[in-house]
Amino acid sequence: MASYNMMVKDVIKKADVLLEVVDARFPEETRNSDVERLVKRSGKPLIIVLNKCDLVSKEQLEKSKSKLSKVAPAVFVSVKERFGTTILRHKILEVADKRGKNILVGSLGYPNTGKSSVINGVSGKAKASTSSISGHTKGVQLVNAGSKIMFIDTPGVIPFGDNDEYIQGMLGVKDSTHLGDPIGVAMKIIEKFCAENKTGLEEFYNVKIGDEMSDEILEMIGLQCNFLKKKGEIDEERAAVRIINDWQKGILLM
Ligand SMILES: Nc1nc2c(ncn2[C@@H]2O[C@H](COP(=O)(O)OP(=O)(O)OP(=O)(O)O)[C@@H](O)[C@H]2O)c(=O)[nH]1
Ligand SMILES: [Mg+2]
Repeated sequence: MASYNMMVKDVIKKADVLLEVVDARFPEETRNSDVERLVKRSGKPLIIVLNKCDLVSKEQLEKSKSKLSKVAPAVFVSVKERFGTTILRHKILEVADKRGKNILVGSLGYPNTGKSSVINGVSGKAKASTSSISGHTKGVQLVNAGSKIMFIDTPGVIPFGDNDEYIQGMLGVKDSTHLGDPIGVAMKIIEKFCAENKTGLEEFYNVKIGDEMSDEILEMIGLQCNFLKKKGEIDEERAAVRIINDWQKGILLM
């Protein structure tokens, strides 16, 4: 915790511009108020980068944009689909306002949100190492992105609270085999879909959702997938694992 704070403070101190990289599928949950407060206090410009936009509907993105633009300029990026990285480069140059001088850009955020990928996207080259396994970037690294922009890539070391297993599941920080309560995490994913894109969930699992609670929806999905135990009971755990895996693989889309 102490080293995390020191790293974040040090990056903020050195950088001219800070990026907070969040997962576009759930920007509110992957924003970090401590990081935002420290950047605000430093008086340095912050850009919120909503990465993995390819996994979210246009409507969802518009909703997030109107919310986030009250906090800081928000830029939508999909490194996978090579979308938004040029806009981000321009935004960095605009907010840094350093005309012709070198710009140091700190990239902060939770593990696996795509901090290193975003840096590569803006650089146009795979200079920062990335991985689907979270916790990949180990120490702070400098990456030259050309045109006077230099990035500081950081490990996603924002500490998780005791109740953040849901966020860890959603971010893919822990896969379904490492989650203590996969059913709880799957129910949270179901709740989020019911609030924001019920049809997406219905179509993906071929179920019709009325006013059922999330545990009942989990059972419906288990039944539809034919996940049954020996005595014919629905195997909720197997259904939960399936939902978490589909979400983490990016095939169940918000
Ligand atoms: N679908 C999709 N996946 C992406 C995108 N950007 C990154 N990813 C994937 O997300 C995973 C994590 O990417 P990284 O760039 O290593 O993330 P990071 O935030 O640097 O991770 P740590 O260094 O572990 O904190 C990789 O499997 C990437 O391929 C994107 O725009 N869309
Ligand atoms: Mg990284």
